[in-house]
Amino acid sequence: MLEKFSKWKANRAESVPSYTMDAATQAIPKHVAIIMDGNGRWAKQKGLPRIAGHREGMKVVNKIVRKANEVKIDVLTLYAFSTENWKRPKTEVDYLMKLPERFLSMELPKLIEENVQVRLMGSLENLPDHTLRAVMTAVEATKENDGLILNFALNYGSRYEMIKAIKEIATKVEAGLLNTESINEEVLEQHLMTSDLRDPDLLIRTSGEIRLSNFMLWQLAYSEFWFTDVLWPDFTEQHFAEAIAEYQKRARRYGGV
Ligand code: V0D
Repeated sequence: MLEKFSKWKANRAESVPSYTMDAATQAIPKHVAIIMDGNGRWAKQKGLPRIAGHREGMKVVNKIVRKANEVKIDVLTLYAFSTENWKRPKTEVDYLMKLPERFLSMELPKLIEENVQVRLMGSLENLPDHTLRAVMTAVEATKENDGLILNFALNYGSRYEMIKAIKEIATKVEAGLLNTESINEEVLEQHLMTSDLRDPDLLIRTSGEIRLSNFMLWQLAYSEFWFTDVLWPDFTEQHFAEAIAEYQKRARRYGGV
C-alpha cells in the first residue's frame, strides 16, 4: 500500500514542469479538501465521551498533514468546525475551541520547519479570544512559507460565504466601482474566501455521509468526490493513499477518451 505514495511524487512546480503533468498521467490532486466526520460516532462506539473522539481526530489531522506535505499536495483544506456546530452542547463547543491551541502548541514548530503555511477560512468574529489568538499566531508565523498550504475551515459555511461575497459586490456596484453587466464567475470567485486558491481537485468525506453539508458549494462544482464509511479517527495514510489512487485512476480514464 505504502509504495503507492512513491508514485505520486513530482507534482509541485519545483519538481516537474507542469506541462509534463497532464491529467492523463500520474497527476496527484493539487488541492484536497476533507470533511473530517465521525469523531462523535467513533467515541460513542467505544463508550467514550464525544470529546475523546475529537482528541483522537486531532491526531489524525497531524498524520494526514505530514502525508500531504510529503507527497507534495499544494493545498489541504480541512473542515474543522462548521457554522452549524455552534448548536452542539456548550461543553463540547468549549472543548473544540481549545483544539487549535492544543494542536498548534505541539505542532507549530514542526509546521514552520516543514515550510507549511497555515491559513484560515471562515468567519473569525465569533471565535473565543484564546482560539483566535492561537490561530492568528500560527498564520502570522507561517505566512512566508511556500510549502503545503494548510487551510483550516473554522466557523465556515458556504452559503454564508457566498452571501458575504454578493454583498461586497453589491456595495461596489452601488459605489459605481463595478457594472452589473461585468459580474461574472471570476468576479464572484474574487470575493470568496478561497480567492487565491485553486478549486479542490478532490473532496474526501469520512463516516459514510454522502452529502456536502454546506461545504465549498461553489468551489466543488467540478471536483472528484471520494466517500468512505471509515470514521475520521480511524482514517489512516493508507485510506488517504486509496483516495488519491482512485483520483488518479479517474484522471487516467478521462485522459484516455
Ligand atoms: C475536531 C477532527 C485541528 C474534526 C479533527 C475548532 C473535529 C480535530 C484543529 C485546528 C478539530 C484548527 C485550526 C488551527 C489548527 C488546528 C481543529 C477544530 C476541531 C475546531 F489553526 N483539529 N481540530 N479545530 N478537531
